[in-house]
Amino acid sequence: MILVTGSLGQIGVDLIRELVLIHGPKAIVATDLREPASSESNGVTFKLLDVTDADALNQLFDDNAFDTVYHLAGILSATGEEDPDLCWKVNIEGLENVLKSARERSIRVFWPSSIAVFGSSTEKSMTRQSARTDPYTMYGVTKTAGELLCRYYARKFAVDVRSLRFPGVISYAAPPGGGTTDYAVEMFFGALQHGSYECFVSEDTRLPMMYIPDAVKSVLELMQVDPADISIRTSYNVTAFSFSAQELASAITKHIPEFRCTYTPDSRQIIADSWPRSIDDSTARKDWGWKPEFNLEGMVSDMLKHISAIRKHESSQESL
Ligand code: NAD
Ligand code: AKB
Repeated sequence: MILVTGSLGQIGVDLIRELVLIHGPKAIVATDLREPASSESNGVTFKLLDVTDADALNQLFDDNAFDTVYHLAGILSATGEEDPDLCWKVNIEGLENVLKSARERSIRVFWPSSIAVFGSSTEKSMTRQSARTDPYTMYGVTKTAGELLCRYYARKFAVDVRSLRFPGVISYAAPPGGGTTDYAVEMFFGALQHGSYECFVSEDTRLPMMYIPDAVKSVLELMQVDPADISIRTSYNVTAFSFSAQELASAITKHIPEFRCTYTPDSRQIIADSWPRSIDDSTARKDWGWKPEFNLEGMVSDMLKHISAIRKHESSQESL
């Protein structure tokens, strides 16, 4: 049995869809803070679960013979800066609760870290696996501490916990949940809905990113690797491509010539400026053969195709 926490979030929705295709809906228990809409259910069992509630989490583990947990519940960088106490509580106490439950029952755990572990004193270009961590946000602090907690549980208690340092993830099925890289998703919806978008980072802001099919692929591939081949028990650097906000706008303009993007940086600019511009993921490539499929152009046409189909479907439903 598989448990997914934070299942209604940006990554959870797409991961569950793939897990259902592989294992079938009966093998999956999805959890989050709110009930799913009928369109979000995917036929899996759903339970309300606050991951900071250790008793409720333990009860869920007692009631189900889980062998794998995808622990996605979390507070992202921009929301985390608005409420750093909540960010610590959910990201660290939630992770510790999951690791403790997994340790008592020999369960494998996947937990995502982030490029937010890096900061202003970290090398900005082709940031290496072993580069200095120097988080600027509380979110980054929790990811750095979380990585060390994972490695501690792996070494001390032999918990098979695996992790990826995700860059900004771009997707269309579920809206992003309060991160700094959300502009890269919002820009597509702005372009298709209004023909314009006011971007909250400057045009020359360059960050590493990944399209959701590659993000899901990276998680599933990592979880298949022989434990002996996993040399990194903090978290693996992974990336697909890097672009500036203006380069993304230009790539969208090739498909929607009337699209206009303006730039009004807000408090998220300083967070974006603290992160690497590009990532060296050669350790993941060497250890378990990581290789993304989508480049910038491929991602942009696929995103526009899917969002257009969703909009068409929504307007046909409205006219019924
Ligand atoms: P999201 O905000 O879209 O989803 C997170 C989910 O967690 C939400 O559905 C939310 O309701 C749930 N949640 C929040 N607090 C909870 C609690 N106390 N108990 C249970 N559920 C709770 O985030 P996402 O983009 O899907 O990210 C999932 C994980 O991946 C997070 O750990 C995030 O830090 C990490 N990550 C995401 C990205 C990205 O670009 N999306 C990049 C790097 C790392
Ligand atoms: C965020 O912007 O907070 C996330 C991340 C890169 O971790 N997308």
